[in-house]
Amino acid sequence: MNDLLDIHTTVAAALGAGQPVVALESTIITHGMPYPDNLAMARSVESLISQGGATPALIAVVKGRIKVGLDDDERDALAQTKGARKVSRADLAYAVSQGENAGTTVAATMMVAHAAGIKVFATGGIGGVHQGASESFDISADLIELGRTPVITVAAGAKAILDIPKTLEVLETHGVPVIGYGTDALPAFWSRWSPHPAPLRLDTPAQIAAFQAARETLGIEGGMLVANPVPAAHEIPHDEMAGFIASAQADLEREGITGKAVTPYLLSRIVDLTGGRSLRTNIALVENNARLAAQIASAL
Ligand code: PSU
Ligand code: MN
Repeated sequence: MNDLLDIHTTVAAALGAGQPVVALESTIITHGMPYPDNLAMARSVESLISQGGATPALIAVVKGRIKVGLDDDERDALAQTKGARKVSRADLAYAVSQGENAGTTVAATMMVAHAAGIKVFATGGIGGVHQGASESFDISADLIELGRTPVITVAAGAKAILDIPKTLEVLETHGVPVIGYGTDALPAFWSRWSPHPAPLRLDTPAQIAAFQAARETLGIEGGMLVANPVPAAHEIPHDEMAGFIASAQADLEREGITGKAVTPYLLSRIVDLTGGRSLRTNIALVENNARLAAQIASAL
């Protein structure tokens, strides 16, 4: 993969000097939030990582080149690109071979981060097992990637639009540790709390670094998921979200939307149903994850 990677000079310098680097995904920019909020979010997340003493590395495909770190111009253009592909493990190479622009999902971003030598990655929420998966078989490739690629992924838990118990089961099957950060309950993206216990709990970046060191010593491959609750000031409580999610899910089924379009549709429908409130929560939780990821990268 390395011949196809354009590692930005700031990222290459940090990696060469053994300094902390945090990878960022780009599907959240191309498909997860509307313009210009997506661009504001990307800029603020990058500066929070820098303030936290780490170097941000936004990963995306630009005209068939895999970028690890974008210039300001490239980032701003990506945020306005219409019709970018959303790529995962199945189609990252397709976008490269066709010279396309693409946002990388959690799965594709982990692959690229690992190829570049980056160990920590911040996002909003991972993909997972969708509601109705027993019929649709819609299970995100993010879960399989977490099982095979050694990148610590910091997210605000699993998106509450998913079937969270089934998501936890698939993660366990693939040997992925799921850590509640400072919490016993698994956070559910917009909400700090869900009725599902977090399988493991840690309270400091140093503890997460020590856990990762033990995994490496034991030769255990694959990633881990750090589930970091959204700050209380920005959360939408679980019971309040449940109604919005049920309406969005009903609309999805009525419109017959399937496949890759499911997550972007549900996120954008929920932004509409909440009058924009869920978007502010989404931005706040990504920023919060970026801060923690910088601390973990430093602790490593
Ligand atoms: N987190 C967000 N917004 C998003 C995503 C994560 O706050 O849009 C994206 C990630 O790129 C994740 C994808 O990999 O949603 C899941 O897509 P799918 O369910 O099709 O695997
Ligand atoms: Mn899917």
